This record gives sequence, structure tokens and C-alpha cells, in this order.
Amino acid sequence: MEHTQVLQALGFQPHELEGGSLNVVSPIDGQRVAQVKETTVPQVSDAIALSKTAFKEWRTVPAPRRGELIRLLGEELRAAKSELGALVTLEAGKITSEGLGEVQEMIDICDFAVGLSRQLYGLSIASERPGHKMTETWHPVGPVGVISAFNFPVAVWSWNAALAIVCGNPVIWKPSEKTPLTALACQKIFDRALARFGDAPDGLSQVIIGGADIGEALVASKDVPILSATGSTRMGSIVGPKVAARWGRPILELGGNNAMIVAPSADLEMAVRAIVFSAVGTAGQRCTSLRRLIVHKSLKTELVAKLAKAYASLPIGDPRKEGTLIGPLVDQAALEAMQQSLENATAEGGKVHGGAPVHDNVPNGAYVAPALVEMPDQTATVKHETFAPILYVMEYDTLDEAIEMQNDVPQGLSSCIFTLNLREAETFLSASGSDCGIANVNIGPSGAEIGGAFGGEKETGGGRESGSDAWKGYMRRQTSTVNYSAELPLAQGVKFDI
Ligand code: UN1
Repeated sequence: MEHTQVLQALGFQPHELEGGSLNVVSPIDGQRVAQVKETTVPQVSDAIALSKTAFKEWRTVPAPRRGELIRLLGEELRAAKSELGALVTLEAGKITSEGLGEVQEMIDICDFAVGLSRQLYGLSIASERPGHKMTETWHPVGPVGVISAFNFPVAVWSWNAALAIVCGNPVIWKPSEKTPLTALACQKIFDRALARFGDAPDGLSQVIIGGADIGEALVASKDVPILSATGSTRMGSIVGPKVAARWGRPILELGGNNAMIVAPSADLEMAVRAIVFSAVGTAGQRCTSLRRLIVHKSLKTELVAKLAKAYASLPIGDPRKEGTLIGPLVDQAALEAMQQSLENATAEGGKVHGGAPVHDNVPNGAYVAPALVEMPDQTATVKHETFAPILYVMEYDTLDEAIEMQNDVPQGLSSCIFTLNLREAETFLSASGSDCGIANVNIGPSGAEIGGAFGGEKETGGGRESGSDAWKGYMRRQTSTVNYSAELPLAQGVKFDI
């Protein structure tokens, strides 16, 4: 589909795409597709005020009824899947199948949140005092700010929004400046669900468009008790302390530097497929992308040869075209950062295969061949996350050494091991194994399902989103003791008779 057709299919009117100060450029061909109006800082204050009012009403709506709104959102997303997927492709440059996959991830979290709306379970706790009952219950918290990145321009919002809304909280979303149209399209889809739902308060989900100044306004506001931010570690290191300093709750999902250990018993054919998808899929622009390969020394030459062969045949080009597996990087700056990292790796003794910009048979964008880099050891460049398809390859001798290497980076998002050896697999998953939020066996580090909690440790920020009990991050916990006796005994046997 042409850019204009995609925008039309999503119901954009010309006035929404013209006259603003934010240029939207498609990474596919460098074409400017819109000039979107930006939200001002005073308008952010208005949005927060509206969100606060919406909260007062929404928190009293029974959770299963709140779930009904998310059920309708899931239906609307199913109906809009192909055009929203195409817009993700247009704005973020993902291949068609990955654009659609991202929308599927939104549908999945909606289904999860609908079930959750009847399962916001608390606890009943045994009291030490006769005639007393102790319980733990969960309550809504207030407006949730969501700051998201260009690379998953819609799914990350939905992980936060579906949970937050079911948990009784309104949402204010600041998408990346690179992907405002996908956010505006989601707002339209959400509005359709709202219209069918009937009686939700105004401002339950709002989008603010612009740069750091409006993100800052969201981060600074005491009226936004939860701030969920996805992006670079640098951004998180600014946002996290600011939110904490005002006693807000940050949920941070920051950089990753994900590794795979390939052990001697690994199914090599399967490992190669997993490596290629996770290292070059999404042009290496997932926070879960595979960036480091830690290979047993007995396999290294064979594996590098197999990978170099697989890399040589990967179709690079227009992400809309059937058969393309590698689309463009998001912009020229990303391509330059990649080239810089390759230069640095070379200076540190690395041997680079591939990695050059591609100009032939591709549109006018930042297209690049993925790079494999054999490294003598885990240098400073390897420890740094470059958001591009670079895979550093290092060798190991013992499993202990491999695990130490895997953990010896500042980030702690995702990790995996390829092995058919039970001892190795379980050691990798044990307390003395991978230190990451995600640890897999015989699959790559990317492409997680929404049912698990998503996030990681160390400089990845510690936040958890999406499945498992991540919903608790969007609620406040209340411990209650009810005395239904006619006595007033004190806990811990304390006597205080008056
Ligand atoms: C991200 O890159 O910020 O696990 C999220 C994955 C996807 C989500 C990635 N489900 O690769």
C-alpha cells in the first residue's frame, strides 16, 4: 500500500496531517508523510487535570465492567489489524509480518487484561488475634504516564494501557517523536471502543505529541503517580530519579544487551535460525535483539561460517515487499551510530563481516547489511548497546566462563542458551545462571509472549510490564484488619490497659 492509502484506511483527515511543526518521515523512503501538531506544555497540564477527573469516576466502575472496554478495544484492534500493521511498517520501517505481529501483541494483551479484570485477587491472611480478619486488597492508583519508543510504537502502549485501564487508572501517552501517527491511530481505534462502551469518562486515554519538554511535564507532575518509560538507558537515568524524587512510581524498560550461549551439544541448525531472526529481525532494533553470541570454542569456526552464509542471502529492502526480511534502520543517525560501533570494534581487534550501507535496489532510506563481528573478548564496544543489526561473536571454554561473560554487561534484559544438556540448561536458569529478566533455552532472546512479565534488571531498569502479576505495578496494596470481636487485643501480646 502507498503511504496515503494507509493513512486513509485508518481514517486520518487531511487537517490532522498538515500544518503542524512535527515532521513525520517514513524510514522506508525518506518521504515526509505528515506535519503533525504538537501538544504544548500548558496543554499537558490540561490533559493531566482531565485525567485526574476521569480517575475519580473510573476507579469506582467495577473491574469486570472496565474489562469490557478492553474487550471492545481488542475487537476494534482485530478489525483494524491490517491497516494498523501497515502504519507500523510505514512509520517504524518493520517488515509487514512484524508490523502485523506487533498488532497481534496488542490483541493478546487485551485478551489477557479482560481475564485479569475478574482476577485482581487479594489475599486473606491469618490474624494472630481472636475475632480478627486480615485481608489484602488492590486499588487503583491514578493517572499512568506512558512514554514509548519508536521500535514498538503501539504494543508497548497497549501493555501499559490495557492493564492500567482494567486496574482503574486513566492513561496519558507520549509516543516517540518518530512515530506520532501510530499513536494517533490507536487513539482513533480506542475512541471506537469507547463509543461502543457508552459511559466511560472523558480523557480515559489521551495522547500528547511532541518532544522532551512535554515528556518532562509528565515526568515532573505529582498528579501522575505512575510513569512507565521505555527507551534508552540514558533516558531512563533521567526519568527514573525524577519520578522517584516526587515519590512517584517509575516502571522502566530500558536498554538490553542480549546474549546467546551456544554449547557443544546445541542443535546448530536450530541455533542458526534463532540467531538470524533475533539478531537481524526488526533490523536489530528490538530491545530484545540478539547482540552477543558466546560460542563454545569447538564450534566457533563452523558456526561463524554458517552464519556468514545465512547473512549473505538475507533479502534487504522495502519492508512492504513480500520476501523482504530486513527493512531500513529508523534514520540516518542510527546508520551512523552503527558504522561508528563497527569502527570502534575494529579498533579493539574485531573482525567485521558485512555491515555496509546498502544503496542498490532499495528505496531512499537507511538500509544496511547486518554485521557479524568476531571479537577477541568482551570489549567496551561490545558492552554498549547499539540499536542496529550488529552481532558480536566471542568464544568460551567452560560454562561458568560463558555465564560470567553473559552477565558481565551493564544491561540485564534477555538471554538464552542453546544446549541439549539438562545440567547446562538448568544451571543457566538457576540462581547462579543468567542475571536477566528473561532467560530462555533453545529459543532466541526476542519475541517474548505477553503472558510472561516483561522487563529486566540492572541498567534495563527493573520494571515489569505485560503478563504474570505485572498488573500489581499499576495498583496500590491495602492491608486491612477487621475486629469483629468485643475485645481489643493488641498484636505481639502488648498490654496497654487504661
Ligand atoms: C521492545 O523492543 O521494546 O520480546 C519490546 C519481544 C517483543 C517486545 C519487544 N515481544 O521481542
